[in-house]
Amino acid sequence: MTALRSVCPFDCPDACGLLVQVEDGRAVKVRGDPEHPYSQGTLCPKMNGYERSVGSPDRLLHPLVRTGAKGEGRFRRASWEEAIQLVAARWKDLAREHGSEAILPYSYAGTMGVVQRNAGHAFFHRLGASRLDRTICSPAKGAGWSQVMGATAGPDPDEVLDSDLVVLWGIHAVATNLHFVQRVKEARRRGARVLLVEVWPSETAAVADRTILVRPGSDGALALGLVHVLAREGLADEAFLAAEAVGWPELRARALAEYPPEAVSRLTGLAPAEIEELARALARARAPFLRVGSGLSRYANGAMTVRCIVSLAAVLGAFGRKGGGCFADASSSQALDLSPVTREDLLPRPTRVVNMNQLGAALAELRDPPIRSMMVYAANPAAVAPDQNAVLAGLAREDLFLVVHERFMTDTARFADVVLPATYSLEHADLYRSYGQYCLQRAQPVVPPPGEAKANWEVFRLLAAAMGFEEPVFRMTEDALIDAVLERLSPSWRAGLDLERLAAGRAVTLRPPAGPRWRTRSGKIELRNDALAEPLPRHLPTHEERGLPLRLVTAPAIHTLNSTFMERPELRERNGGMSLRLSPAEASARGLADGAAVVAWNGLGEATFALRVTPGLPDGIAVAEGVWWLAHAPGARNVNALTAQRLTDAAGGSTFYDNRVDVRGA
Ligand SMILES: Nc1nc2c(c(=O)[nH]1)N[C@H]1C(S)=C(S)[C@@H](COP(=O)(O)OP(=O)(O)OC[C@H]3O[C@@H](n4cnc5c(=O)[nH]c(N)nc54)[C@H](O)[C@@H]3O)O[C@H]1N2
Ligand SMILES: Nc1nc2c(c(=O)[nH]1)N[C@H]1C(S)=C(S)[C@@H](COP(=O)(O)OP(=O)(O)OC[C@H]3O[C@@H](n4cnc5c(=O)[nH]c(N)nc54)[C@H](O)[C@@H]3O)O[C@H]1N2
Ligand code: SF4
Ligand SMILES: [Mo]
Repeated sequence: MTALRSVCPFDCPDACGLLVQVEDGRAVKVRGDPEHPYSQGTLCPKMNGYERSVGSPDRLLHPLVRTGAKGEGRFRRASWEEAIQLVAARWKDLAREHGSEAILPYSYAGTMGVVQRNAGHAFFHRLGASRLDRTICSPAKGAGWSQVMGATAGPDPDEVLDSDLVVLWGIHAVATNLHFVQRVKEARRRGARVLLVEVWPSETAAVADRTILVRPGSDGALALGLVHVLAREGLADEAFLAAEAVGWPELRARALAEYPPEAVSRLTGLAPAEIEELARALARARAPFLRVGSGLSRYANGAMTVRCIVSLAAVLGAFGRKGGGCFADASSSQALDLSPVTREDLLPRPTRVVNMNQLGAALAELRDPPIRSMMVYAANPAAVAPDQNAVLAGLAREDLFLVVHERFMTDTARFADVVLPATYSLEHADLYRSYGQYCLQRAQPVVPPPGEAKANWEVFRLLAAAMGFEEPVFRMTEDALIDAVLERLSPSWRAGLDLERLAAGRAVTLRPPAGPRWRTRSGKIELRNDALAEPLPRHLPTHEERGLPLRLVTAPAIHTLNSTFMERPELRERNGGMSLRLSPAEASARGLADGAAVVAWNGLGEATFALRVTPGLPDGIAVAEGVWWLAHAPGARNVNALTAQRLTDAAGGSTFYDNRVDVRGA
């Protein structure tokens, strides 16, 4: 029996190191790797049992070709040769008749490995297909950060160990960033206070000394209200601001004029005294550390909200102090040049770009040419994309040729014309970086794939051959691509990196390069940014200021990750089934009892949930945790039947949290 090293491939900031016990070519037990610099031997409840996902009896093992009606899920087995030839022939016809832009790739973060995740890019660029703007997660958060900080790298998350006041701001860290929580707990043992800013008391409240509940989408106003109090009471870090920032006098004037506690109280629902007290606590702290989640960026004002919070961190001088700062994302993407994989140079001309948050509209409305074929890999849009009714209507189109590369018969795969079986991370090679810490790790396959499952890169090599694409890239192996990416590690990031350790499959830690401290146009933190239509931060309205009575909060579930892990019955059970939380007052106002089947509805659609009456939940919100497969939903839809295709104020991001509903008995 041997234990082999690997990496957790999922869309999670932790990117934990794994030790896989292999017996007779099967992964029998997956544990945390105690030698991993960041995760240090522990895993989350989802990955404790990864071998059950990998060894699931429900895995797709062979290519399938549709025999039933669209979406019915009836298929016959086919050979890889037949399936690939069928797809290539269809795409050649479509390209000839309608132009290649009639074909749309759709992929996201089923795996975070840089080769498999981006495996279709070179192929679809070469084909001249429509391009996908991959905006479903949190591009608005990135935009808000860079509007103030430019390309400045995020701090090392371990800074938090030296903080004396940690603010978990719009992050359900117990579900989504467990190894950061371990550090927060350590900071607390060393005497730090921990605050959580949320819209409901999630389980993350258990690691905080205090939870501050705000109205959905109002955090930008809160941040500016705090700036007001800091300015009014002389608590801003004037020395830091004078030396390191531009625009403080203007931001100060705006905050003083427009964001007094009384006005901010009306927007956030916090009492003026609470806002004042919070500002003073932040100012008293030696090293405040703000950890900004993504939830608050998924609103019409998402980028601006993050910009306001990052600006607050600067006003506190947090960036200048050991243990202080503001962490939104790790910046390790700056270290890697993925062009050997993504190959934008193969694009014959700048083709049309489709925002993935508007997939439903794209499938219904695009012309010249309409989308006539889509290939989905490492994503499950039928479950995770907003406006599910529009997405499902698009997938059901008779004239849409749908190819899905998957490990399971997902809600998306059911609609496919051709289904191709995919590998799990333990069965293919890749290189992993993280968006929550700075480890880089290379993984080799540790077990063979079951049945005829193939990795993304292999599938696109086969498709390229069948299409007659002759560029050498389509003959490269995954390992050669990883080598090409590593060869391009920028010299400043490469310095001091133990490349032998990396080659041996162990994690190494990237160190952001020394250089200018603030990588902005002005060379300073930009509280005022003249390149923007709004040179100064202000609070923007959300999409859903008015309308139906309940704001819908679609929070992450602890035991699953988006729609991933839903294949495991024990994890679905630990999530408590597909449920909707209401406060006791909201439930009784509607005559609804705990456990009842309820329908949440709005102008986009409706979805059935089991009601969880939750004491302590604020009135005026409904909380749905997790993105459920339709197969496990109590009704015909999941929460995304209630979310809109509208975008954020910058970067075309999703607005999953910016919706309203009402609830009735089923
Ligand atoms: N267990 C688990 N882990 C996951 C995921 C999962 O689904 N499950 N998803 C993964 C992915 S893809 C991502 S992007 C990350 C996301 O990780 P996070 O950033 O933690 O998660 P979000 O889903 O963005 O939402 C976090 C919290 O924001 C709160 N929130 C919503 N609106 C507001 C608001 O206006 N103000 C404030 N202050 N809070 C608000 C929500 O109630 C929610 O609890 O997690 C990853 N990890
Ligand atoms: N209502 C609501 N909707 C949300 C969210 C929310 O908070 N609320 N969160 C949003 C966010 S933050 C995100 S990032 C998106 C996530 O959207 P997706 O990235 O689409 O996420 P998953 O649901 O995890 O689906 C990934 C699929 O990829 C498959 N897969 C995994 N690895 C591989 C591989 O190597 N090859 C292939 N071919 N397939 C593979 C898995 O089996 C799985 O079915 O969802 C979004 N949707
Ligand atoms: S999902 Fe996140 S916390 Fe869990 S093992 Fe993977 S990287 Fe670690
Ligand atoms: Mo995400």
